[in-house]
Amino acid sequence: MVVWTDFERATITDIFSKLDYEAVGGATLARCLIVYPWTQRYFGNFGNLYNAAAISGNPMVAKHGTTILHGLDRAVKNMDNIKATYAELSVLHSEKLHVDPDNFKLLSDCLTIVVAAQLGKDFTGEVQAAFQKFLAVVVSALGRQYH
Ligand code: ZNH
Repeated sequence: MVVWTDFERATITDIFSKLDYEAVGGATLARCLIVYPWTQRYFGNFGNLYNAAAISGNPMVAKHGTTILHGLDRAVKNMDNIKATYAELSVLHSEKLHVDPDNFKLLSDCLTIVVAAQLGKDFTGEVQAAFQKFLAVVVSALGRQYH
């Protein structure tokens, strides 16, 4: 079981309460598809992902990025039970979507960068530590149902 300090809890809640889900979600998934182009293979039905501008302007990328961020919201609201919270989503990504679980880490790194840019100087080392711990627990929970 993961133990959270008061600072970590407050920081995670605070970051997510400030996020513009659509902007941050879209920017995060777009970045993931640009920086790690092999992740595009899961989005064959998303139309034009030809270059960075196309990816960033693609409404399906924006929409799905928002969906992913709302998915993270569930972990924020269940910080003491992230593993169980994501059991079903883990099965979906493994058995139905066949998403390589390494990609969860790549996406979470992109989210860290987008959030850092948004928070600017408020994204201190301690804030980053809390955020990355949270994302590490999420990534582990999402990878849990892979065999
Ligand atoms: Zn995912 C889907 C979340 C990552 C791919 N996702 C999804 C959903 C959600 C999520 C919530 C919806 C589901 C339903 O519908 O039921 N994801 C998530 C999260 C994360 C993720 C939270 C992290 C952090 N994903 C991911 C990645 C990838 C993916 C990394 C790749 C690369 N997803 C995906 C897909 C899908 C999903 C493909 C399906 C879409 C459609 O719709 O088609």
